[in-house]
Amino acid sequence: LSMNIPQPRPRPILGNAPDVGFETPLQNMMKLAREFGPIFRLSFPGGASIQLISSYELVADACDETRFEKMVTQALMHLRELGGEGLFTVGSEDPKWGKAHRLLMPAFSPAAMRNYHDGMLDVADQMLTRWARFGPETDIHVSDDMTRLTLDTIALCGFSFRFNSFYQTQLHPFIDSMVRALEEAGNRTRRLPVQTQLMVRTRRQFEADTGYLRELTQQLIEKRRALGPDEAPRDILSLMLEATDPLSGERLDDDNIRDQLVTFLIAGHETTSGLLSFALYFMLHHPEVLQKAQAEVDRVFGAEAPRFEQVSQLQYIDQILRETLRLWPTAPAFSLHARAHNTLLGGRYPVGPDDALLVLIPMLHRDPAVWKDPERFDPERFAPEVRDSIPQHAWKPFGNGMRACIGRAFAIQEATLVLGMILQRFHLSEPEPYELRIRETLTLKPDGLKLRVRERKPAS
Ligand code: MNH
Repeated sequence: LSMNIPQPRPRPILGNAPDVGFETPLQNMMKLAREFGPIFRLSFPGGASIQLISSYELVADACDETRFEKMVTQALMHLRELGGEGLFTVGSEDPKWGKAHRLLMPAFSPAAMRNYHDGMLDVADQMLTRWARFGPETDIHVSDDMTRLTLDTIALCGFSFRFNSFYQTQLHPFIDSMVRALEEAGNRTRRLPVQTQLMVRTRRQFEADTGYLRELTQQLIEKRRALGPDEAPRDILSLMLEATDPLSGERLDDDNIRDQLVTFLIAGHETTSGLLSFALYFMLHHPEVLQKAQAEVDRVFGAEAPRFEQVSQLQYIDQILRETLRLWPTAPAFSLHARAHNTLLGGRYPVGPDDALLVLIPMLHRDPAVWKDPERFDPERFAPEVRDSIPQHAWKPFGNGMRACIGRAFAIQEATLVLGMILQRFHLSEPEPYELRIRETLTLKPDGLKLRVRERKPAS
């Protein structure tokens, strides 16, 4: 690898681990990117190193799938303790990826979203009914409720399972286990294996947590198998159990279905929850945006329960979501590597298959070469008349190419519907001035954001 890639001075043994830290690794890497530029290197205990790229020029080049592809990094290997050999964590050359990708694509096509509308409506309605009962003087903890909502939605639409999170004061134990296990998987990339070996209690907790996630999903599968053919609901789980891969004619085996379930439960809710939370944050802090969105909702939904066809008519809300994902893409990084040795990145940096390239999406989304006044929240950037002038690969919140997010349509459908329903039914305000603090697990969330709601009469 070329010698002229800058690197913050590594410490003995620890390398750059202290620069990345444990609490806010992404925000620390953003700071480093501002200091060290569009490509810089970090090295970690045990000798692994990564190149962080964050300019439009370099990222667009690395998104060329003929020369680069997704890399299953050490970090993703640690995630396998949770997601096993699910879609997210296997390499593209692994037949398990192609098979599951082909088999599951139909469940995530824009047309398939119609099947999830009733489930999405059901869960959103539970949340809003609860909010209405709270009345205007109760603080709503935004991220907690968005997490309840998105977890319940993917489980209900995907597997006809009800977590019933809105009927509990505590978040479901699945969430505790998931958050702890995700955190530990992340921390492991910044430790030497021997350090982890010595942390007996942490290791036991991790095993208990990952074991519980597998057990819960295994039960879901077994319960479903016990149902008769006419009792079983039509959902993503039934597709996984019955469908065959069009290419090989094979089905998914039970272990793999379990891995996909865990993967969808994790990938399918944390990110969308963060997106909804940040979108509410931005609307609370941009009253003119909130007002325009509310006017659109009144025009499209009126006073009725939303129908599936109406959701895609919320154009301005879609712009808000895109702009929210520009400033705070809730899955903030993805990894690539060159397919061949001596591939020139950006025409200057020779890289090979062993060199991990980490795309820092929030920095890409702030590249002044593409975005005017990048720190400003402005949904007009994505207005239909101007959207086409945004260059390809300048906006990558859902990753790249064939390994891009399979759940994109699902996430946007859900987030649009829910924001629409919130605005239809409530005036929003903040109980106290809030300054954005971002909490990092593997994903990003506005930490401690609170909301108050007062019922309004929607336009009829
Ligand atoms: Mn999602 C891959 C972001 C919602 C399931 N997702 C990705 C990637 C990004 C991403 C980025 C690429 C990761 C990589 O290259 O390593 N995902 C998001 C965001 C949201 C989101 C920002 C919401 C907002 N994702 C969802 C939902 C689901 C889902 C909802 C499921 C219902 N995502 C996946 C899966 C993959 C993925 C599965 C892996 C796809 C593959 O590699 O084939």
